[in-house]
Amino acid sequence: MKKSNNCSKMKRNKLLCTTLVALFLTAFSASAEDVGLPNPIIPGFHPDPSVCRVGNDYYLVNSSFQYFPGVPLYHSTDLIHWEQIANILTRPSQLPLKGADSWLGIYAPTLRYHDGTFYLITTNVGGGGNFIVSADNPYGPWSEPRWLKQGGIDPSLYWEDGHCYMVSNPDDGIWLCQINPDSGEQLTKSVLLWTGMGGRYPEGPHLYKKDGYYYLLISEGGTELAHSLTIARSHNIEGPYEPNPDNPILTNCCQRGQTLQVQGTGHGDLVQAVDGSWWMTFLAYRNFGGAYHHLGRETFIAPVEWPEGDWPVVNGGAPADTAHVAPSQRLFTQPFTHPAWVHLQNPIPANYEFLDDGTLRLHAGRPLIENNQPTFIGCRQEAAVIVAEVDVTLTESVSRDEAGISVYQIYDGYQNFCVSRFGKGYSVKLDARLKSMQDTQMRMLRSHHARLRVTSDGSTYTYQFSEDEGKTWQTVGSHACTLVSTEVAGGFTGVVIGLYASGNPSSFADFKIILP
Ligand code: 6LW
Repeated sequence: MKKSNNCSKMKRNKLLCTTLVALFLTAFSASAEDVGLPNPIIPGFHPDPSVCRVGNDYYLVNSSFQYFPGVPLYHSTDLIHWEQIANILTRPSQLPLKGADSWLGIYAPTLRYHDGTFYLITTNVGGGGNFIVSADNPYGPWSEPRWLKQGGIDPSLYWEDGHCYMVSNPDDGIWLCQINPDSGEQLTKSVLLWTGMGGRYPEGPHLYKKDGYYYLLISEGGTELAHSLTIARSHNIEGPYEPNPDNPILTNCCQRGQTLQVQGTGHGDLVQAVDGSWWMTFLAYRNFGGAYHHLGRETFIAPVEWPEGDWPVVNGGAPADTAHVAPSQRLFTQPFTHPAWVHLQNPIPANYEFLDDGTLRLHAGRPLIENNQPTFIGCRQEAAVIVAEVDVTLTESVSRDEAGISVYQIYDGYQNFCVSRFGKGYSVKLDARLKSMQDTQMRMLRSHHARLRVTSDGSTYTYQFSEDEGKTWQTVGSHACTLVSTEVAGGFTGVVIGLYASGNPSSFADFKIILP
């Protein structure tokens, strides 16, 4: 009921919204090249964004679940164009990921800058709970974790008068306590601030102070279709908090949002730009082929009107949309030293050799289905239309060893395309796994070497190989992207496309990335 009321309000606000968007386009016309709101600003698996400004620079982080290194760090000078400059958690001592899968590991982080120091607070679900790390330089090194007592997920930080406050969401409510951020020690009793508007999973809290009010921004409804952002305020940091009568301040779960490709808007963080304007970064996903998304939850941005003493209005009161068609992506173009490359769980270093001629030598690990430190190194799929191409040579092998490309959503929801040892011969094998179902297609190879190519148009992945260095190609098969969507395969992540090798521990394979 509340949501449809809110949507009628959204209709009344249409004029305001149009004006805002026009203003936005004027402001960013030089960089956005007339494509409208350039959303998502960070496409592909980049959920739970948290943003902060330091002078003229903006920094943004995302959750990273079972991937290592963890918590990608992005930098921008205009809030629109972002470049990944690092990962924050780069050492196993900061990020133990034993047994983590696409539901576990690093949940929503918060990034803040205080008194010359960067602080990152987050949760390792299944790996120790809430902790804080800090650094003088965002590029690192970041400190060892300081573990925190207050539980729940999505911790956030707020400073005032030399006191550091932490909020998080134990027991389906938003709780506050004071901590020493440099030791992690909890200094005061946890107090309940707010339980939200009644939506499920009140989470993702952030505190801000403006015009004498403490504003508590949260998400409700769960990270799926009913996701929404709500806000409450108080003159006292410990409450009582009065909810905004116009909640939710952003949701696509309403009549105006119901037909949009963009869904699941929520988990926001507010930032004030250099010019004094306010913006909100948040997550949303784009559906492909019906109500399915396989690229994960992505990072979006919307303008915020926040008049003095009044409530913030996000995106003119309208649901979030995208006028931006992400360009196609060629995978694996970055050098292996680039922070875009990630592993599943903590990698076994001896299984990765980066040879001087650019060859990647992967020593076989356990099969992906076992989810136990597999040999895997990949990059997030950031566009619906992609191509990935690699030469694979199964150099030392025994029967059933395999090495190739994995279109990976979760340990039991992936599409593996590989060169495989088959008795005394070799084959190229396409192995699509969905829970207990497996579909395997094979073609015999003349040798232990093939060029593998994966393409997607956004609705299917197509798997091809070449035995003459790309002059001619044979198609082994195609599979729907839906099969690796979050709705079908599960998990909190999005597709990561990786190079992998599995089988006998003394076997290895050489990979050469093919660039255009
Ligand atoms: C995250 C929570 C959420 O910690 O989903 O969408 C959880 N928001 O705030 C996992 O990303």
